[in-house]
Amino acid sequence: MIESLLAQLKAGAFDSLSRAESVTDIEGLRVRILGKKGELTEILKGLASVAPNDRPRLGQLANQLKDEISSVLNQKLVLFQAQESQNKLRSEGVDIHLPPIRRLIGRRHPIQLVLQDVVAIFSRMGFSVKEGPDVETEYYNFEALNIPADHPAREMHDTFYLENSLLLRTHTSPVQIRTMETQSPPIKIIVPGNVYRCDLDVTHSPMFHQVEGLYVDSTVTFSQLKGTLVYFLKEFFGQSRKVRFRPSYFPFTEPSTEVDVECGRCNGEGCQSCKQTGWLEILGAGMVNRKVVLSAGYDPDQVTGFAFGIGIERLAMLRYNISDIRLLYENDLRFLGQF
Ligand code: 2NL
Repeated sequence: MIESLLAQLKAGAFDSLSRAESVTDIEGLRVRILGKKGELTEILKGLASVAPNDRPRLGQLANQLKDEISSVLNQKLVLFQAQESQNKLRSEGVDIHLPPIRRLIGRRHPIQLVLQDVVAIFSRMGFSVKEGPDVETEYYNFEALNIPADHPAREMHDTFYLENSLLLRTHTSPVQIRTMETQSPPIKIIVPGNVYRCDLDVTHSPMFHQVEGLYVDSTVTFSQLKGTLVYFLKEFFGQSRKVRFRPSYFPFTEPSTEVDVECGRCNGEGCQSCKQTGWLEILGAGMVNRKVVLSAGYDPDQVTGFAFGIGIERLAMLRYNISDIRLLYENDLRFLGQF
């Protein structure tokens, strides 16, 4: 009776083992067959009612079967464990063929590159850097600079007015006025900063960058102004670039001049960039107007000076051949990555 039950169990067990496919299947079978309430354990309970003479033989038979099943279970367990760990490693592994995540490295904005160059050149000539507030009064932005209330530069379409007759400075000149008010000559400064004008097209932005310069002392001359600006322009654009001075007008300087450099695109031949003139207007300058010297608190008979103003965007657009000023403010990394 027990013998045939064991034979049946063996056949069933080996059939199930041959169809097992995973570690979970094997563990399930171990519990089903050899577990505390397993099939073999149940058969062994029947040994108690077997004739004492038959017990050792049947017991031995049951133990042999148990060892046999156990050994196949263990073999298959090791096999499936290896297979499953292989699959796991394969599916969880790092794919070294994937391209790496690109690290974007920051770099200086073209406006800052140009500004640094300009500051470096004037520093070599003994100018020091001064800065001041973007929000100014009408007095420092206009009156002290000989721009009276009815001057076109003060009209609403040029200036951003704020509350309490404050405004956004339209040039950095207020910083020079404030410096002259608090310091005695000689003063030799350059003033970089943001300036604001209500203007917007491919070459104008409502906020842009300017560097102004001021040199005041007892006998500053126009030839010193010329020498300073020619040195700057040749350092910035290259020694072979031609430079010319044209007479001009600014309320805050007298006499006044505008300075052109030879067009780098056509080498002075005349092209679309320079409107067929062969020249590009680059800065404005002049001898500080006596009225401005007086507002600053000096005696115009004792103190003279020169001043100049340069647009940084214009320098950057010429140096890097940028046709639309808006590219400088959009912060498109494909654009900024080129400098
Ligand atoms: C231009 C012209 C200029 C000045 C700025 C200045 C400042 C003081 C006194 C006198 Cl405190 N002048 N600045 C002088 C001449 C020209 O800028 O076209 N800038 C882009």
